[in-house]
Amino acid sequence: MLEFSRDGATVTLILLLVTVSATASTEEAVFTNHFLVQLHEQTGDEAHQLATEHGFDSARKVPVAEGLFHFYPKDLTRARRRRSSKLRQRLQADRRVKNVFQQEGFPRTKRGYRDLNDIDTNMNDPLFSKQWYLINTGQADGTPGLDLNVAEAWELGFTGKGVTIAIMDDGIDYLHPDLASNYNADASYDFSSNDPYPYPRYTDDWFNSHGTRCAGEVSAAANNNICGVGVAFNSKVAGIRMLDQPFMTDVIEASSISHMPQVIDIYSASWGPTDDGKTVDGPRELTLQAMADGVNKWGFPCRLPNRATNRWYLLARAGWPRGKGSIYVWASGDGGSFDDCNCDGYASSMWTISINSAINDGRTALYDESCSSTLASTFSNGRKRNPEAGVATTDLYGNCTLRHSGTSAAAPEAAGVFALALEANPDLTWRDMQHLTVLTSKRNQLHDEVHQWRRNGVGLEFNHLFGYGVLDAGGMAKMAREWKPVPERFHCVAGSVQEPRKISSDGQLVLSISTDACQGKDNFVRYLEHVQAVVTVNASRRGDLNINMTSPAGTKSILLSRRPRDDDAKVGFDKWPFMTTHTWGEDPRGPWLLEAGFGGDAPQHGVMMEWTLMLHGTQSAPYIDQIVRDYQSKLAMSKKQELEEELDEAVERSLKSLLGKS
Ligand SMILES: *[C@@H]1O[C@H](CO)[C@@H](O)[C@H](O)[C@H]1NC(C)=O
Ligand SMILES: *[C@@H]1O[C@H](CO)[C@@H](O)[C@H](O)[C@H]1NC(C)=O
Ligand SMILES: CC(=O)N[C@H]1CO[C@H](CO)[C@@H](O)[C@@H]1O
Ligand SMILES: [Ca+2]
Ligand SMILES: [Ca+2]
Repeated sequence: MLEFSRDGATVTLILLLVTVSATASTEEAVFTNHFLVQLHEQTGDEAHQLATEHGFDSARKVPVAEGLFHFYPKDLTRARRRRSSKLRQRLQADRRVKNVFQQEGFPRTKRGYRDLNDIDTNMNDPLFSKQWYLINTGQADGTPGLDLNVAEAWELGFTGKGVTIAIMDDGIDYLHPDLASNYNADASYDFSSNDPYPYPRYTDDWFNSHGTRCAGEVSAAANNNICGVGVAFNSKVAGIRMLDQPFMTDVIEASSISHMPQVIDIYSASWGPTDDGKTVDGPRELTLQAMADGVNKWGFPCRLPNRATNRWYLLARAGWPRGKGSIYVWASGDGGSFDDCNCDGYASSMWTISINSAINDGRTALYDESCSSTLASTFSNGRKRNPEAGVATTDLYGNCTLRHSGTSAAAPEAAGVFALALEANPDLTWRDMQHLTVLTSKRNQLHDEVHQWRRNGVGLEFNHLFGYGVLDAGGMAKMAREWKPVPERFHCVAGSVQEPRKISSDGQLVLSISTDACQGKDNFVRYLEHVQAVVTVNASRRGDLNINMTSPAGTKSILLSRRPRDDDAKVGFDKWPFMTTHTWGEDPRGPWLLEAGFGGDAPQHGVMMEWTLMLHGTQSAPYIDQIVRDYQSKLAMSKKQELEEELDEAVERSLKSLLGKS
């Protein structure tokens, strides 16, 4: 084991380590006819002109860095499979151009799409009583009380007013009578066909119903006799159409998650790398940058005049110099027990809140993936054949459905709950939202047949599949109302083991890092938020590898479980940041253990090249400090009151004496 250097722990280093771009492990590279072009000049007119000169349809500014433009082709439905070096060279030779990158194409699949048989017949009556995930009275053989507890948040008066949620998906039927009144057209965009109208593309099998169903869960209007009711039924929903083209590209993802952060508070994503149990993939360079900007730069409430109404209104969470951060909600994945969501770089990012799902009797859904980066859970369709055990919501062309499903259905429910919390306290940052989630989510009657519920070193109860439990909208809104922003976040590289070590089926590898968590330095981390284990390892069969990590407080996180379908023997994991939320709140000082071994029947071997332990969290106790602050402010209040009373008495006395004298 190598002693780590304690002084290299700068933020730059952390960013470098955390933002290693992921590359797909299996498929051959595919190239699209989309180009990312960096210009010397910044103007959109110039970019448009240049794009058309070179045969593109037009260019769109990419807000991630200065002078960046997306040059998109006229025919959006065709994919090109080869690098087109001529076009690239021609563009590069233009003196107005600084840099040219042809966009690689890769697959991103929506989670939980089911085929035509699942689409329900048209409903005539409101579906509210069938939305067991809102209020569970035991409908469809469910467990009464197992729901999002939205009723309590609604009773407190929180319904999502003033909050905008973007659904990044295959479009939204914004003409739907249950969505139209809550649709935010200004914040919507279509990145699949480069126009402001993210209407879903028609197909006979209604394949593009995903986004519309997700939108209804968040923002379907209440009391209008149509379909059901959204979790945050007075919120606004924006459509970001970005899944409906032959291949995904980095520039489309990055543009989507950085679209109008000054208006959009919460971004909901129910898609990701293919859940085939053998993919290891995540956000690429631009998307990582956009996410980092999203949480770090954007979003603090600032008031700007609204020219249309000539009134001052709250411009969401965007601003300068320090934002509250865009909130990214991610479906943890539909790969079932064959997959591990820590191999999905979107779900396992610290900057996303990754949400898993339970069914209406509290069990896991069969497609649920488990991993240590999931923060909490909401609900999805039941395992039973009961046609009403699915998620009721809006559907394409003005219809309703009872059968929305997958962790797809779970992420928008969470986005809705977060909207209620944001209405209760618009100052919440992306980290406050995660703390609130950890503190108020409930075990309720959730039941995982594989993994036990355990308590971490500070007593927080968690489960490897459900995270900290099911979201509690009422509990969250109440706590949000009183919430003080968490203290500043610090990053510490706790240590790194970089000597190659053999792993084999004969015996597991155990490594340890003893750390003082940068104590005595500016970046000391005393109370943990996220922990990352950046690992480089190869194996004769990657899918048989499993890795656990145990904190000084004794909390074991399963960083990687066996993925029986993953037969990669070449790539392994290259500086892959496995993440755990299970040690939240713990004191990281002391020995950390990493155990790696092989499961499965055939003998395997591999080499662990690197384990770097990264700690993220605060120096002061987020909640204890808050309690102390509350106490002090109460004390100050009562002191002030005493003083005022004394003053009143003194005034009275002197008045009396004055009057007495005269
Ligand atoms: C893993 O990497 C080591 C060191 O580069 C190499 O010797 C070994 O053959 C690799 N093993 C596999 C299974 O790829
Ligand atoms: C990791 O933990 C799991 C679950 O407790 C266990 O089955 C597995 O054998 C452990 N793997 C290693 C390498 O310790
Ligand atoms: C499958 C289904 O329910 N389709 C209906 C959707 O809505 C249209 C128009 O309201 C009906 O004509 C379809 O029958
Ligand atoms: Ca309705
Ligand atoms: Ca997955």
